[in-house]
Amino acid sequence: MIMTMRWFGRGFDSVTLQQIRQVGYVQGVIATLYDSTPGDVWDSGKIRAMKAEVEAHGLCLAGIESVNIHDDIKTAAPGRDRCIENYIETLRRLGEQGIDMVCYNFMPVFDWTRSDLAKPRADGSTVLSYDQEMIDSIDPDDLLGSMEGKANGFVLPGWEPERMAKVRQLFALYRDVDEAKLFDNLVYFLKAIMPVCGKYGIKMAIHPDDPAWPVFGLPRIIVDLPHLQRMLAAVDDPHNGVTLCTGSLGSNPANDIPAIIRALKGRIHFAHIRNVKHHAPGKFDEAAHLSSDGSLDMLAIIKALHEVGFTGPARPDHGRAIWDETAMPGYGLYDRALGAAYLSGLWEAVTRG
Ligand SMILES: [Mn+2]
Repeated sequence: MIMTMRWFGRGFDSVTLQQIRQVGYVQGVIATLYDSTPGDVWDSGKIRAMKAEVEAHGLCLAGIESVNIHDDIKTAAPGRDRCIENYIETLRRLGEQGIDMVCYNFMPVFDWTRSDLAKPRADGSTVLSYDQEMIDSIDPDDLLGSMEGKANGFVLPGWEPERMAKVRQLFALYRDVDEAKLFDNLVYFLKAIMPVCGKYGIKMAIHPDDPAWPVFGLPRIIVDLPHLQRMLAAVDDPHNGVTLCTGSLGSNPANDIPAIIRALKGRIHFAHIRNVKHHAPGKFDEAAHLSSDGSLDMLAIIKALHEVGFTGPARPDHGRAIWDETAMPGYGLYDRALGAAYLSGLWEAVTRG
């Protein structure tokens, strides 16, 4: 396991590469060209500059999160093949620079959804939170406003204002896309990109849907083990793999994360490791990484990753906002650094027996 932290890039992230280096428990970062637009070819010079900047700080660029998928690909709109060609060209440019892991998701309209980005806890820290009842009472149009209001001035990944300004249009695009069509469109995309992934050794790692059930009537296709296995079997190539996100899959208490890890042996290319606290069906808070703070058994998760021989990058996922830090919700330095330290400790204990 290579311990990493996500980094959104200079100008977008409140955390610097030097601070990440000083965490000490991480060897690399997972980065992206945050100002890229889905469907466009990434500029080789910008990729090279990003990699050089990361390496100049003594860290490795362990993968990309994300190269986002254009809605034309997800909806099989007429522009789909051109967008896929551009995606392939971006992968080729990443592969030429030795970047070998790409995380992406295939969720319609909303990348991820929370009803509160700063829910206060008794100790004064805040966490991201989800309450299905609250979501059911919100017009999707109004969700952006409520998210932005608590984003501390940062652009949230997947919630770019230009994109969200068109929420109604986006819903119209997906009107006729049911679960079966969305899945077919994913398979079409994966089959098209596998040759370039094979040529450069790029491991694609789909991120599970978050939360792991349909939201706003939109279909979801990566929510549990049967859905993950169906996706892997449909394009049975080792480069077609999974981001094992314990928080997203773990939003549904029925998902047994260690069992899912064992069942996906060899196809987990990236791990997001965080805890959630279940309150009721459809109602959960994000928590500190520590097992006792949430509902997931983090030691059992780390043991399962070790058991399947996981060697890819892992990162602490969303953290709490603590110690008066102002940062993008979930992506402050302090609690993610605590998460990296804790997960590294579990990993050392498990690997050394
Ligand atoms: Mn995740």
